[in-house]
Amino acid sequence: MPTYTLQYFHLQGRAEPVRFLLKDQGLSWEEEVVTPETWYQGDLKKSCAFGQLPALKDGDFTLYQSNAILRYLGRAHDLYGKDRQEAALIDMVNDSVEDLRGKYLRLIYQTYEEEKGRYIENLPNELKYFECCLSKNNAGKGFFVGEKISFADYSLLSVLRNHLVLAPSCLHDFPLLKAYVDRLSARPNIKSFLECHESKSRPINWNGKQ
Ligand code: 6SG
Repeated sequence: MPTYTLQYFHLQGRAEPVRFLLKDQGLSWEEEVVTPETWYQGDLKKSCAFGQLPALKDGDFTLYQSNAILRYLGRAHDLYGKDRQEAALIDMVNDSVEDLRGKYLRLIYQTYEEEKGRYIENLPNELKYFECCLSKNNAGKGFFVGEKISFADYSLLSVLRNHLVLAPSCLHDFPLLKAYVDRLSARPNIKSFLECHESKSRPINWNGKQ
């Protein structure tokens, strides 16, 4: 079994879905925590393919971009559907999660004070698509695609949990999504991860907004 290294800041951020995947799948990994001092010094940034983190190291192979990392692990550990149609649907869900994450990050890092109220008001217009999509697979009782968890589920779980911190009642009108978050969060490895001191110590976002 390979040991991966996840290189990132002391942050949930974009590494959290990767951590959910690794932990839930019982994979071992090391955290390489980059401090602001090291980052601002500049050499590490220069060495990153696109000047950003997270990075996943698998032996002498290093991969950047959180969604590419999720896909890489998805292929390696059978979390990418049973055929190419399921794989395409998993991509579709993951791309939609990325769209929502982008809007969330814009709020957190750019417009929080002015836009928070409006963002929360509009959230049902975003979440209703996920509720509907979930309802079409196993009557919403399982995962987003097929019979098995996929990397897109880990990504969605992290973004929904972030939204539950921003707006605790945001899933009130979406019973399937609410049960989905509860079900995935209760998976034994994810539950113990969420409860451990180290995970709890990581801020969701680096500017302290959530
Ligand atoms: C930001 O955006 O902020 N990576 C970020 N920032 C550092 O110099 N599409 C890719 C992906 O999905 C997006 C990557 C992502 O992987 S993460 C990055 O590398 C840069 O651009 C969240 C975030 N981190 C905090 C941060 C890093 C430098 C300035 C702010 C921590 C705080 C201060 C120093 C270190 Fe800091």
